[in-house]
Amino acid sequence: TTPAHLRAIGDAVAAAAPRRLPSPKRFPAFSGLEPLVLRPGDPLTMIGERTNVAGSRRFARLVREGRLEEAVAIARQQVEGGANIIDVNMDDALLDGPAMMTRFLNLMAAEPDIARVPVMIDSSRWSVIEAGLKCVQGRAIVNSISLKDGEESFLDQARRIRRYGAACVVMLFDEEGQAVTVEHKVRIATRAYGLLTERVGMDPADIIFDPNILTVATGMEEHNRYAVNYLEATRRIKELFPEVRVSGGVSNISFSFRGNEPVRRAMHAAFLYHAVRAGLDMAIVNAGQLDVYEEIPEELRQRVEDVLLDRRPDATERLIQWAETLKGRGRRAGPEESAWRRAPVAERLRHALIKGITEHIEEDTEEARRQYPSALAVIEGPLMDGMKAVGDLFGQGKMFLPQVVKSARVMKKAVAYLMPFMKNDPHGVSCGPKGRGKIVLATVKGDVHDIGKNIVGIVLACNNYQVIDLGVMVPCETILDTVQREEADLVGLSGLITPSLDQMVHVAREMQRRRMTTPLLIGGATTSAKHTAVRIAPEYERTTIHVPDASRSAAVVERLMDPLGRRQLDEQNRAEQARLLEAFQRRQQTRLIPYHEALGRRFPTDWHSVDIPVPAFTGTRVLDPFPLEELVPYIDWSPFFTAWELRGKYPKIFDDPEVGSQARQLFEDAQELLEEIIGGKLLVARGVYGFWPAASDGDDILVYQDNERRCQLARFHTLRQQWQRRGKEHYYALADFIAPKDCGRHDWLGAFAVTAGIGAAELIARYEGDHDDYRAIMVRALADRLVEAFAEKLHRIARCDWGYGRDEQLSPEDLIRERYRGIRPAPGYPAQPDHTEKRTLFRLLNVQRTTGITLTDSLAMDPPASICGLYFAHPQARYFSVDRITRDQVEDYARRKGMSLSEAERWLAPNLGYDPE
Ligand code: B12
Repeated sequence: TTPAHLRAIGDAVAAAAPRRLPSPKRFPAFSGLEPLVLRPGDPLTMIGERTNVAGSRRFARLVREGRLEEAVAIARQQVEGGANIIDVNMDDALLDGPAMMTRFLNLMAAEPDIARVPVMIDSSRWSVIEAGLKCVQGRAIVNSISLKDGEESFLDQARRIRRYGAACVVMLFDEEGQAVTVEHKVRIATRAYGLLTERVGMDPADIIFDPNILTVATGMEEHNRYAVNYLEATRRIKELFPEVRVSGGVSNISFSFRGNEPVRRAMHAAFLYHAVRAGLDMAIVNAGQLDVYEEIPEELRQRVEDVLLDRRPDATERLIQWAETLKGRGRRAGPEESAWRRAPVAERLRHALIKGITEHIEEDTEEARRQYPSALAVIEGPLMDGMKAVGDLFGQGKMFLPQVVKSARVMKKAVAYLMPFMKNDPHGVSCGPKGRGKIVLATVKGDVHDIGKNIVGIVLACNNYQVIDLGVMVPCETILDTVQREEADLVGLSGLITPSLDQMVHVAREMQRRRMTTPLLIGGATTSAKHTAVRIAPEYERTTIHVPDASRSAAVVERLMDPLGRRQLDEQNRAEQARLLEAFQRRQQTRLIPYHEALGRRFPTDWHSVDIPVPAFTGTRVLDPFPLEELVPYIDWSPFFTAWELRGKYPKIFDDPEVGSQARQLFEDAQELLEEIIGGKLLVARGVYGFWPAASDGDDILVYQDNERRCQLARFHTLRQQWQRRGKEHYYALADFIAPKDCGRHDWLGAFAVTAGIGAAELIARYEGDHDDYRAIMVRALADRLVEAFAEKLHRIARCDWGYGRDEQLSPEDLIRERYRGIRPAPGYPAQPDHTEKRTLFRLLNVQRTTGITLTDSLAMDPPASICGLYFAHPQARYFSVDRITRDQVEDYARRKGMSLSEAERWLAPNLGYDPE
């Protein structure tokens, strides 16, 4: 093939037209080891939903514990259950998402019976999606992208997806939010379609639209047409773009009937029936739980369809009436429910423990006492056997935390009943099984939070450890004296706020000084594996382990109680801590810009033109008491479930195949207690807030009594970011959001303190006295929810006082998501990590006198369910994280505060980007 030869061929064919490539109609095609081609007329494609850490507690637990082989088995079950595609989601704050996605997909790829189906890589983080795309074999689907953040990032992500050869789900969101009306849905789909096909060059067969299945029958009229809108939008989208596919998460439709499975299943079956007719191609469903449309009882089907198709104004009420009849029927105790009462007493005790039933516990315990040689024998026999079963089931992920706490309540009641019979028994006083070991637990000095510690105590007690709980605000000496006197096997410390970390370091140092050998466990919301490795473990040469949650505590303690297990765990722990320490030191060296440079790159505002609203009053207002019932609509329930270690967002969590029924039960119990609390005024909420003329002075904020700004009342100190973030040119401090004193404009600052915990200690003591840990923990969790709701509600009131909030049209959900102007940062939160600012705030608002909230030495607020913070109205005010800072800033800050450098370094310890001397 010399050039001459090629030229001759070219000349020979010059007159012939090139062959036109045939363009066969392409159907959507994805693949694992085997292709999945979606042809017209194919049945609904089912997407398996259980390999999702956000949706399946069991899967999440297995992944977190590194039991990936078992996690892969869940994928297998889905495929066996009929899933055509597997959705994999690793969005969990505790996981290294990209690494875990890669490992899991690689493991799945080694199992041909699973790997044959395509994977849907599901994440809200691009880094996780990309990690998945890099290693997945076959042709995957990305779930999802949207126009929420505008066209640029949408196009960028779509291009990259295309480069990886994958398809994608497009959620119908845009810059205005989630599409609810047919027009909005179709408008976004049209826009996305245009962008994807014209600007990205994506094949329409690779586009899957998700037009948002939203909950109907909520009682709000504007939700009545949600199902109809979805169906209509699906129809229109398929008409406009016949080559694309439409998908959706079906269970959303029926959230308002959580707790009533028959109605929910009927709604799913009926909705799917209509949606498939409208053009739905694929759905995220629980495949094993799909009912057949034709088999829904006629009357129920009619009522369900009246709701779904919005056929009559009273449709919701009529379905609720029907649902009530089903619920009532379901609740009557069936014969199998009472059969356990006929079993021998040991079995009855076991059943009561596992099911958390207190109803017959005293009579059964008495019967056992008569049968067994001594009261102690009842505890160490059937009761401990029952608790062992509870511990095992919890360890295997077959029982959830609220159930375990209920089991503990049964155990405590039984033990309390037996106590008077054990007066002469030397073991009697220990009130718990001497069992597998003795553990001392305490919340450290200066801190008042105990919900997490109490949960850990219960879990350990359920695993047959004897727990000596010293309570809250416990000085180091008391903790260590108790450990030595009781010859405890382990000691566990808990803390919620950063000053407690310092106390923990102190305890570790003291343990070393006393030459103790007891392993030290560290836990609580503010603690971390990193902090434990960097600051606490180096102080104590024996085992020092961070335990992130209650579920993990039982496994860790079990290993520590066994000599071999302890040695192995200690080795692993030391290796991990060495790695963390090294990573920390490396990170310390990453660049922080000098403080003076950060000051020069503060967040700029055009103070001549910016809108500065004037508050309706200056000075303070007290709300005492604030009606609890007005707080209920503002409650964000999702963290309530987190506190009980049930993962998932409210109300979606009720539909979770694994934790759904537990979540429902817990929620019902919470509603019952909340009603009691509100009706009986058992908790009292109090708050104080105010506004003052203010001006920024460098990184400080001056607060004045008078509009002329002559009489200065207080000076708040703020900290400035110094860490470099790619693409970000400004370095924020809260002072940036207040007009400088010499700019010619007047500005204002607001502040608040709220509590919903007045009366909580008494109520908790009452329940604890009644051996009812379940309700005692529930009171704490509810008080926390109420105070958060109070902070949200009061912020709304403050925005109205400030004027700019008066026209807000926000639902409680919008409030929870903070879709409003202005911020309310709290001392201790990332934008102002210094807790000592609370002292200024308390003085300014006279918090102690007006609300009864007090500050401990470590600046924790008592009652625990309390929040305080500042209000900023600047239209661009936002939350940020100060993170690490350099010595030059700390020196300047200490000088401004009139503190010694070492004291400032002590309060700011977690934020120091250097080693203090
Ligand atoms: C809910 C919450 C609150 C609630 C209730 C807190 C409470 N009673 O526990 C309210 C609204 C009252 C609140 C207030 C404040 N909060 Co807050 N809050 C949280 C949040 C979101 C969750 C904490 C929680 O309750 N988790 C549920 C419980 C059950 O978990 P837990 O306590 O962590 O316990 C589990 C594990 O840690 C472990 N564990 C706990 N103890 C032990 C002990 C041992 C031995 C072991 C083995 C395990 C273990 O097991 C438990 C069960 O699984 C965290 C952020 C976060 N995601 O962690 C911030 C957080 C803890 N809060 C914070 C702050 C700053 C505050 C305030 C100071 C703000 C303010 N200025 O008003 C106040 C302080 C209140 C006070 N009284 O002093 C900071 C603390 C860090 C810091 N810089 O100090 C955090 C980390 C938020 C943040 N990112 O900045 N808060």
